[in-house]
Parts: sequence; structure tokens; C-alpha cells
Amino acid sequence: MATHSYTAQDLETYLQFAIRLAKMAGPVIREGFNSRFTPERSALLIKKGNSADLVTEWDQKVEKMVRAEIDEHMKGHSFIGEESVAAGEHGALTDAPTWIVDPIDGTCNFVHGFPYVAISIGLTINQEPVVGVIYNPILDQLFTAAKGKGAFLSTINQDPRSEGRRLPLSHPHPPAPLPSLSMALVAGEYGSDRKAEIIDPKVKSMRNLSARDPLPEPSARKVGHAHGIRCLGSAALNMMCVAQGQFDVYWEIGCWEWDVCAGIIITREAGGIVVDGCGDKVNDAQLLTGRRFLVVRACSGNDGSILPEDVAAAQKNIVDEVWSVVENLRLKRE
Ligand code: LIP
Repeated sequence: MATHSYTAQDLETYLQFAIRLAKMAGPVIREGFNSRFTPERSALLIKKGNSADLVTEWDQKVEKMVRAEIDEHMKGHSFIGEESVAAGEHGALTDAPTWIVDPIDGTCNFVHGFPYVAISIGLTINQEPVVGVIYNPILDQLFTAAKGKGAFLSTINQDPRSEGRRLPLSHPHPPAPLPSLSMALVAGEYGSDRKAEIIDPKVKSMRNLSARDPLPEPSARKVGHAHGIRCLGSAALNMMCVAQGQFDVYWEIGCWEWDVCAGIIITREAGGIVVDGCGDKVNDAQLLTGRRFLVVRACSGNDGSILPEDVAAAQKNIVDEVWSVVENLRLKRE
């Protein structure tokens, strides 16, 4: 049972606060990104669990700054941040208003100068994502949403609602229902945990999403023969490509609630859906903490030209197809 009530005005206050946090963090992330080839660069990297799981002094600096603001201005709210959990905090999700933050999503991109880097700021209440702000300060793209208020793309100096563009983008027509996975542009990621028992089923799944022919084995899964597979290296920005209507599908096993919390509400407000990556029926708390995500884009613009039941049927069709080709991989929460 939901234990925390809130008003539309509360959500607006939280949204404006999250935008302010993104405005503070942007220049710091950009400064780190632009100074990566200076002689001090060797001090940039701190390895986490393995050589592909990177964190930089900027991840830690940005999270500290954002958290200090939340502690000061959002009394009684909880906080879950990638770097705080990495440093040993428990990070349990409860019904309390909880800010779920990835200070730099796409840290590997940040280190290599690939401009798909973003701060991701989500807020859950009663374990449901209700506010999301994702900001890529390198490309100056600000994605924002609050529950029931729509999703917008703007730049940091625009008012998202009046000057921004409503999502999904229409170029020039609203996104139409996708007849099958074979017509889809799909995003997926290898992730940072490259142990054989994790990477092998993921690679097999990506293979089956894109392959024309099933594997030559008796229990081979079906294939999707998608138009293409893309890996941006940032869960948040993969989701924003789905929210805009540029990617049709995003599938990933292994990312965490800070990678996706803001993305879930922005995608939903853009008419997309986010479900378990491998076929479980889950509620939002299980989805957020389950580490397996399947995201499908809107099948209609904001003009209501396609009936909601036709949109839902088209999205379900794609979800079922993806579930039938990917491996059922379950990852631990350590
Ligand atoms: C990364 C994600 C990426 C995923 C990695 C990792 P980080 O986040 O956004 O898409 O594949 O496993 O979680 O570490 O850059 O914040």
C-alpha cells in the first residue's frame, strides 16, 4: 500500500529542483571531460570491481555535490547514488521519496572522450519513478519529465515546457507502430561485468536479436533479424534515444537503478514502456532493482492518432518477440 502522498505541485517543485541539480553538475562534468588529455589524466581513473568498470574523480565529485544539495533542501528524503553504493552504502529502496542518481552515466565514454555522457537524476515515491532529469552537458541535451506531465527535450537555458520539444519527437510524423522486431533499430550493451557466465549469454542474446538464422543447436531460441544493433555506452542515453523515437528497442541486463530510474519516467511520459528484460511480470520496485530492462518506444505521437489499445498491442508484440529471442539471465545484487 502506498504510504507517501504528494501533489502535482510537489512534483513540479521536485522537477525544478532536479533541473537545478543538472545545471550545477553540467559544467563540472564538462570540465572533467575537456581536461581528460592533460598531464594529470593518470589521476583520473579509479578501477572498481574490474578493469572495465570505471569510476573517475569527477563521478565522485559530482555525486558529493548533488547529494549535499539534496540533504540540505529535501529533508527526510532518501538517497541512492552509484558512488555511495560503490563505497559501501546499503542503498535499500523504500517507499520514502528517494533520489536515485548516477553522477556520470557513461563513465567509459567520459574517459575516452565519446560524447554520450550524462547525469541521471531520478526520484521515486512509493518505489515508483515520478520525476526524471537526464542531462548530457557535452551535447547540451536536457531530458525532463514528471509523472502525468509529459516528457521534454530542451537545452539547459530553455524552459523545457514552453521552449523544449515534447517527446517522442516527430520527424515529421508521429512514430508508427512497429510491425515486428525485424524492422527495429535495437540498442544493447555488453556492460562492465565481462565474466564468461555473464557476457556469453548477453552476446548470444545480441546475436539472436540481430541474426537471420537460429544457432545450429537443438534448443536454439528464435531470432529477431533486427535492422541494426547500437551500443551508446550509457543506459540513460540509450533510453533517451528510445524516448525520442530514434531507437525502437533497448535491451540490457546488468545495469542498476541509478542507470535507469530517471529514464523510466521519461520514457513512460514519452509514451514508451519499460518492462523486465527476460519475461518476468514485475512491479516497479522489482523492475528498478532487477537489473534487466527492456524498453520499447512510443507507437503514436502526442496527437492521439492511434488508439491506445493498438499502441499497447504493438508494444506487447515487440516485447514478446524480444523475450522469445534473448537468454534468461539473472544477475545478483551484491
Ligand atoms: C554504465 C551504463 C552502461 C552499462 C554499464 C554501466 P556507468 O554506467 O550506463 O550502459 O552497460 O554496465 O552500468 O558505469 O557509466 O555509470
